Amino acid sequence: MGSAGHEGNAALAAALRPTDPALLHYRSGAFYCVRAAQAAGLRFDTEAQLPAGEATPSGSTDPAGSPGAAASAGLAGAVGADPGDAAIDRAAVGGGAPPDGATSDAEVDRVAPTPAPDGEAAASADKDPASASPVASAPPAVAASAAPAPLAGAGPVTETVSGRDDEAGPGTRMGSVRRPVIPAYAEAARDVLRGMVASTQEPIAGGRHKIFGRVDLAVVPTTSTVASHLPRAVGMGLAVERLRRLDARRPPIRPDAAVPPAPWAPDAIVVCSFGDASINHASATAAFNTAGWYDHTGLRIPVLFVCEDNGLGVSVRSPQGWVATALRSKPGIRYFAADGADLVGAYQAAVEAAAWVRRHRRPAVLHMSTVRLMGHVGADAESAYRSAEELAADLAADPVVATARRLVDAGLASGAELLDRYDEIGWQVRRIAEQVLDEPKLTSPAEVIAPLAPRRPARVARAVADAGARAAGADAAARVEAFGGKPPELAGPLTLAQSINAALTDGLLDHPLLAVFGEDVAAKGGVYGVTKGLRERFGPARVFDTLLDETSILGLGLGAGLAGMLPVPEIQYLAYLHGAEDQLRGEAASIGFFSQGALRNPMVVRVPGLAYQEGFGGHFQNENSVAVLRDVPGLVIAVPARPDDAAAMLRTCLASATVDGSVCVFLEPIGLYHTRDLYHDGDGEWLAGYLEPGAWASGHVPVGRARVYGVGSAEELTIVTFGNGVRMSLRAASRLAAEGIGCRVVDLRWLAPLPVADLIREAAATGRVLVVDETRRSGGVGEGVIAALADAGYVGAVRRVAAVDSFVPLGPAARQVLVSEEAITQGARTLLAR
Ligand SMILES: Cc1ncc(C[n+]2csc(CCOP(=O)(O)OP(=O)(O)O)c2C)c(N)n1
Repeated sequence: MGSAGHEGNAALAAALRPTDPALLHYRSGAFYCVRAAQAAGLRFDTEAQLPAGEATPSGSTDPAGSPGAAASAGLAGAVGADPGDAAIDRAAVGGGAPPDGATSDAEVDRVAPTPAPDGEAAASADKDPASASPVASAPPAVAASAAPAPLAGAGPVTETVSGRDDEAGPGTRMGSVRRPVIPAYAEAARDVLRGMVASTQEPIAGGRHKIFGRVDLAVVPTTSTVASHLPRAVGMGLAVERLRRLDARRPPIRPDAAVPPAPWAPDAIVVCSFGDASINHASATAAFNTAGWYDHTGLRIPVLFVCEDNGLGVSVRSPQGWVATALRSKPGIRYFAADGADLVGAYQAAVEAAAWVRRHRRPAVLHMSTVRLMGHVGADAESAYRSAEELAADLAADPVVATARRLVDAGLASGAELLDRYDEIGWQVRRIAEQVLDEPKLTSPAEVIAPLAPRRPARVARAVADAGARAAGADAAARVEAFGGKPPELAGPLTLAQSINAALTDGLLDHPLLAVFGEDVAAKGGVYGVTKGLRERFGPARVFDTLLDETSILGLGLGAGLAGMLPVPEIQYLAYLHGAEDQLRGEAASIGFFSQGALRNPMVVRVPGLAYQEGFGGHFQNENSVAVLRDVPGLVIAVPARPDDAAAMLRTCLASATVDGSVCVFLEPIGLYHTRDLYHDGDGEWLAGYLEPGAWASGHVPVGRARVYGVGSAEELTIVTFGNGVRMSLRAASRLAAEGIGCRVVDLRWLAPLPVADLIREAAATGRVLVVDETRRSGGVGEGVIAALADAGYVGAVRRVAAVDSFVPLGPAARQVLVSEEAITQGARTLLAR
């Protein structure tokens, strides 16, 4: 996407610290270049230019005596500042609303936060967050004088720089001089151009996408799905604050856990930019709402949203005044405005907004008006939907021309000099483009998917064993206390729900940065009691209720994971995951792919689901579709059927997330949560003891390994199933055994990656496979199982019993569409009769 017209976002970058994590709009070329230059040593004195009362405690004051003067020094190095040009918004330009709609401090303070339910508000109110850790002291205001360290590969690019003696660094003088283009700018341009040609040298995606991202610049790559990065930004803001308060950033979770320490400074703010049309997207409204909701409860979320408003979403106009109206009225989010064509004014507004967020640790939005030059994308013939007058008006508001005009008006350069400079840089960029054209591309499937989902099963197994050793050793006393004096291995046989509860407790004990959150998980302990007692044991900072929005729950997990935490969010029912699924697919699962493994989203999403709840709900509490998850590359899907498997598989998921950064969906069959019996009332065969920690290593269940039950001779038939199907199949197999038909029942346990080796071995053992699939016939798990058999060259008989392609109806009618024991025995007999 072109950045032309959006160059005002350079001012935003200059107003931030290069270590503030940034999730950028796709028109952020200027931001990216400035940040690269900052990181290489070029200084823009943001802390120095705060308006009175906004200086961070340890920030310096403005040596030039006025924000405007400092802003001009910092930004252009030579531009005369006009404080009167401070932020204006589009509506004001258009003659609508008055300029600068930012609410005053007094107004903001009037909506003082109510105490947080978990008591954190009081703590945060007492303590000035910015004073909790030192703010990097601001350097004196100087112009673009720092000599940045040349980056590898920087060519001998030159530019003409204008400077004043008192502001510019050594070697500059009044008027223009020629000197090398700052290498970091050239390298930033090279990064972007490499993305465009899918070069493997591109610094973040390595040829997998053209996106802005670089780990050393704290630029987190975003996807092409507009607004999908906003929920993550909110989660990052929450995590930055939470980690600061937990004071648990160092040492990392475990020295042996290969988890890097939290990557952001404790007083960092998160910046997140997007276009004007994107503010209408459900993901954006979810993020604004979540930031505001938490602010209302008193929790701090230091996020600066930045709306780059060019008035259009491809060809669709934002209605006049809508963006300002919508952004001004977001509860709990302070509004700032800027004119992106006025670099000095935009810089001042961005400095003010960033300082406000950093100081108050609260969310704000900077509404930056821009123009869009040269269409939406290269192939967009915008003359088809925009008038010649409108296009001319945008051209007249080109921020590059406006900046040149300022330089000329201030006597710092002539128009001819600036044109020369423009042309020179253009040629240099063209030269870099030619250099990167022939760089290597990804040439094999293995190369493409290398960073997708690393799996190191031996290390995961070791992590489980180590956790067991700690629980049995150093942490033993704390563990007994956490379990109220009676650890679960001494509590007798447990149900599936109890077993998950105990494993979560052990996880919380072992991982100081593990957090359990979701709707109703804390005070109530979950709809089915699975998280009961966890908040009491571990406190509200680690086990907390969220607002009712699945997109935001996953967004919190995304941000927390990126910040080094181990998030364990709960989506209350499988049916409600579907509305938020993009956060898993597009964001969580893709970040390793698009960052060559440099960034990761460790996460274990607990999802109660599947059908067979006796007497409860209808479709939405009995949703049985996992098709939408099965094709997400790299996603781990665990479905424990029995209590002993549930605990072991949860430990595996936590270890896999910690060691490999895996994104795991832990799908819990609600229908089995409280099941105690298998064959007869009171037999207690669906209960299981909890392994004492010393046995966790030997009881480890690796990702992608099935469990096999032999019934009777186990010679005639292989039943392949999972979840509720395991219990039904075991019951059916027992009836078949009475008829002399021996079955082996294979519990897949993992729907992704499928336990293909176990599957093939068990299928070959009998030559007859009955797939018992409680998900729907179309798109259900059975399709994958049969395809795996075919791919492996299995030539025996196969038959499938699956749910009807229907939503699950209420009450007894559900039996009409779901798989039953009767259908399983019938299917087996038919298969054997062939
Ligand atoms: C969720 C989603 N829907 C549709 C698109 C296709 N699309 C790409 S950019 C765009 C317009 C976005 O407009 P805006 O947010 O104003 O940003 P701008 O391009 O104007 O800077 C659309 C519809 C997309 N990328 N993501």
